[in-house]
Amino acid sequence: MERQEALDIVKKQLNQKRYDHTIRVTDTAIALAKQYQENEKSVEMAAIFHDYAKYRDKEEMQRVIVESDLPKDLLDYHAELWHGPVGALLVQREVGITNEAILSAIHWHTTGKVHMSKIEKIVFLADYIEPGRSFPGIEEVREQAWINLDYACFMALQNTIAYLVSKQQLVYPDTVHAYNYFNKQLEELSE
Ligand code: DGI
Ligand code: FE
Ligand code: FE
Repeated sequence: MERQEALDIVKKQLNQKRYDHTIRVTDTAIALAKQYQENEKSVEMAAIFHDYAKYRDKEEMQRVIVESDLPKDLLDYHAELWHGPVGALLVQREVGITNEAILSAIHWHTTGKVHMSKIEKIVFLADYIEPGRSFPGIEEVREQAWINLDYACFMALQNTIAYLVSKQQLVYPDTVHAYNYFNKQLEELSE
């Protein structure tokens, strides 16, 4: 699928603000793909569709989770997490995307997970550092993104978990597992 066709499809699912975010995530993700020698076309598609399900009704997303093979524990956590896994399923169903690497990057873009693939890391990080974002500590992550992909993902996870904890919110287990995974991996490298 060509970029423009994909953008036209996703635009119908989003408002202007989220569409503009999607373009910035896509441009950032392609730049990261160049930096880390990942397939640019796959990264582009995953980034374009990463927030495909962002504005589906909570009830519809809940139904998709209940009726599919998606993990049911999602329902015990923040509904903000659902658009990743549900989005991966719906782009397969409604857009016909079958590439597992792309679908997985969409699925895990919010929470992260252990053993993330390069495309998963790139989409996860591009979503976090795109130029429209302003989180505390983001400048260091932006810098690190071009130096060490794993360390940048680790920092993004660290910031997100710290933010959720400060708000006394739940943290989805895979986000914690991802944090521990990168922590251990970086530790091993520095030994
Ligand atoms: O969809 P976006 O707004 O572009 O970004 P996203 O897919 O990363 O979703 C963002 C929100 O999800 C993020 O601001 C924090 C919230 N959130 C709630 N619970 C969790 C969580 N994020 C992670 N990583 N883990 C959680 O358990
Ligand atoms: Fe998202
Ligand atoms: Fe996003």
